[in-house]
Amino acid sequence: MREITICRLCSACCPVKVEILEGKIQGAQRITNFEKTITCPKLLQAKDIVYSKKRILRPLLRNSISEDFKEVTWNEALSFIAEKIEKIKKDYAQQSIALLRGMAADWGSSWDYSVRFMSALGSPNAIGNGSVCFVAREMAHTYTYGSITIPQVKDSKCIVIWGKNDRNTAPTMAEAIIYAKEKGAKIIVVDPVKTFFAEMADLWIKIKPAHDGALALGLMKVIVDEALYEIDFINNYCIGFDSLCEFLSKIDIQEMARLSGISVDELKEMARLYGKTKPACIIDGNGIDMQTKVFQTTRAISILRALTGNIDIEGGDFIPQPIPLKNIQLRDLVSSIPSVMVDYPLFEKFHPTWGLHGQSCLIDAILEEKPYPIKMLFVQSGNPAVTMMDSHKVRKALEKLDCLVMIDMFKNKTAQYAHVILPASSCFEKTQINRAYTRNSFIMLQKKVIEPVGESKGDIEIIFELAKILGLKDYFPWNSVEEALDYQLQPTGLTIDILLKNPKGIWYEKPRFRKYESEGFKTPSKKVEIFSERLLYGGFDPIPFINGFNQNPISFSNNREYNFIGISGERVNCYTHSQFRHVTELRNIEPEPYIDINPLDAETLKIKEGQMLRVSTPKGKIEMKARISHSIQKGVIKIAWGWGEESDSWNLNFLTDDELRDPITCTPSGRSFYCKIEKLGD
Ligand SMILES: Nc1nc2c(c(=O)[nH]1)N[C@H]1C(S)=C(S)[C@@H](COP(=O)(O)OP(=O)(O)OC[C@H]3O[C@@H](n4cnc5c(=O)[nH]c(N)nc54)[C@H](O)[C@@H]3O)O[C@H]1N2
Ligand SMILES: Nc1nc2c(c(=O)[nH]1)N[C@H]1C(S)=C(S)[C@@H](COP(=O)(O)OP(=O)(O)OC[C@H]3O[C@@H](n4cnc5c(=O)[nH]c(N)nc54)[C@H](O)[C@@H]3O)O[C@H]1N2
Ligand code: SF4
Ligand SMILES: [Mo]
Repeated sequence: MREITICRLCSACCPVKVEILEGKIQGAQRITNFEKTITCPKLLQAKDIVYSKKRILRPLLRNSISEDFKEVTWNEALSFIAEKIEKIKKDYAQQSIALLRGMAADWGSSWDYSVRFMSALGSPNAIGNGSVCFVAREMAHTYTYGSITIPQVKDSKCIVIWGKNDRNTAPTMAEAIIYAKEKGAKIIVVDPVKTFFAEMADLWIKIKPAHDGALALGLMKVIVDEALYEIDFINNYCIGFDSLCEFLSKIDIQEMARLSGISVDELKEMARLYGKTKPACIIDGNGIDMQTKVFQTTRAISILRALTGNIDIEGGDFIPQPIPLKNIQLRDLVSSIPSVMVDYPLFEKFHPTWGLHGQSCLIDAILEEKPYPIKMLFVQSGNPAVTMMDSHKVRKALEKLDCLVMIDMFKNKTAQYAHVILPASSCFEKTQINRAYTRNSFIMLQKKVIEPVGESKGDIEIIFELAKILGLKDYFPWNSVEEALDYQLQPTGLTIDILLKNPKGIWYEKPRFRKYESEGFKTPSKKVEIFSERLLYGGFDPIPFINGFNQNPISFSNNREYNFIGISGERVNCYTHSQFRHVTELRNIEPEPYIDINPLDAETLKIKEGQMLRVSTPKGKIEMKARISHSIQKGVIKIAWGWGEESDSWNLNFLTDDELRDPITCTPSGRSFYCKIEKLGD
């Protein structure tokens, strides 16, 4: 039997066909509309992932982290959690209980129910990891033109790939880029690394890590100086162009090129190619996230889209048409209680359903007990002991908790600090509505295609169970997940039944371009806000970098001993963050992690291929083998990402810093940091 669903083994959310025999997954394949397709190695191993011997099949419990876990019944585990919650509420307050979400279980319905649960419990502290993933970037788009844009790659004539590597992270987008390239589209890649797309690009901008803001300013300057802008769009639909021009008149193009690590000629070439080729789109990615200037850098890139009139046009950057689900998060119940994100008010209040994403603030609150102590934490679909910046600090915080409850499929590194683990079902074992499919008008259901493995339960069902044992059933009146999802779908006129009958998805609404002509933009002024009064009143630059591009965006820049820039390696297509190293077929593809180093640096330091290196920063050290590679620029090393799950000596986040942060989105410098290299043995 073949079933269609959505894969969530990573956040690309591909539609897939799953082969099922006698209720068990045999194999799976991506569904794609393109002729040249990309195979996903993770999906090919879906069977091994789902039926892995390492899956947690029953709840696990221990009274203290020095004991071993014991398998218990759901009732025992839930009763233990309920008792702990009552104790924390009595000894502290309900807001001393928090929930931290990783990326795996989806930001759609499962997140909505987790936030609702925390609201019902009386705590505002349901925290996601969007300060380092794309919520910080999404906020900057939104502050500029009301929403994040979706690049219309297939119909574009010029595609800028800025800090993104879709070949490994988003195969559907990668297929669209290849299709457009074959139809003649120009490709510009902005990346410190020579990626798959940089190899085939018309122009590769070898950016100095974390200096993308300077590049964006330089591009604006050339576009304005050479009148490559769309004056009608600017006059009718933007505010702040005159202030921008005045600011740019003081910008030194040489300085912007120097900061970006490229020549003035390269900068001009990019501005001209992007400014003159119509329509053009910009794909921005995680290379910009995790920078300490992510917000203003993304604002600057967003303004480039507006200056060139590429917004909401065919082949440009589309303003999505969200599907109007009911907001069920009940955050009004806790609006009078300050959250741990009090120091980042704009980010805290940015969106009604994205929720709170200041994960660094949560760690601070645990350690410093400000604005109040955090004593109990739920970690759902995340591995913070490995994936959050400054692992030593994060682990100290996890250790300090009175109770840590994990909701996961596997006993990851974070489990070392857990008291209870509730076994979660994989993406193929549960039905949910994905955010990737409600943020724009095409909706498809992630449908349960096999029964839950062992005694595992889907994330939404686990929340229902927790609510029940805590006496919060009134807030969760539904008899099944499907019934709850139908409630969320009410404003759309759709139901789970309709979606099940249309497994390949439904167009809720056809795409409409140039919506701004009749509707304006979803900003306070209804225009593209090149100048943002909201930012000005919040105490921030109303035009990106108008008060200077001063502070070095990379951590540990003030210590000359740390003379290389280390960057987190791009994601590889066989793993998701810290996941799947235990899957034999995937491990065969990429058996161990490497530090990529430029041949010139290797020669100077007399480093041989395969030589063991120690990399250190003021935060810690790691050890990996060297791989000499032309794809990496001089003075920079690329360190493989996600291997901390396998060994502490491979944990990249022992090197990263959580102190230097974006002042608006509390984003730490996780992408890049100054570091020192030493050779170990021969
Ligand atoms: N230095 C540095 N740090 C980074 C990054 C980087 O590039 N460099 N990347 C950052 C980014 S963008 C992200 S998104 C984060 C990722 O951070 P995490 O989300 O913590 O990363 P994962 O390793 O994917 O951990 C996901 C966990 O969820 C579990 N899981 C999988 N599916 C499900 C499910 O359906 N339900 C439940 N309950 N659990 C499930 C997996 O077993 C795994 O333990 O890391 C960030 N940290
Ligand atoms: N296979 C796989 N797919 C995934 C994931 C996974 O773990 N594995 N994770 C999912 C998640 S949560 C996310 S957030 C996405 C991320 O997807 P992408 O945005 O594609 O993320 P990366 O591959 O980490 O980084 C993109 C590029 O940024 C570059 N880069 C690094 N530093 C800089 C910089 O300072 N400036 C610029 N301009 N570029 C820089 C890197 O060299 C890399 O080529 O992928 C999702 N898909
Ligand atoms: S890229 Fe692979 S793992 Fe990620 S969603 Fe698509 S099929 Fe699944
Ligand atoms: Mo992410």
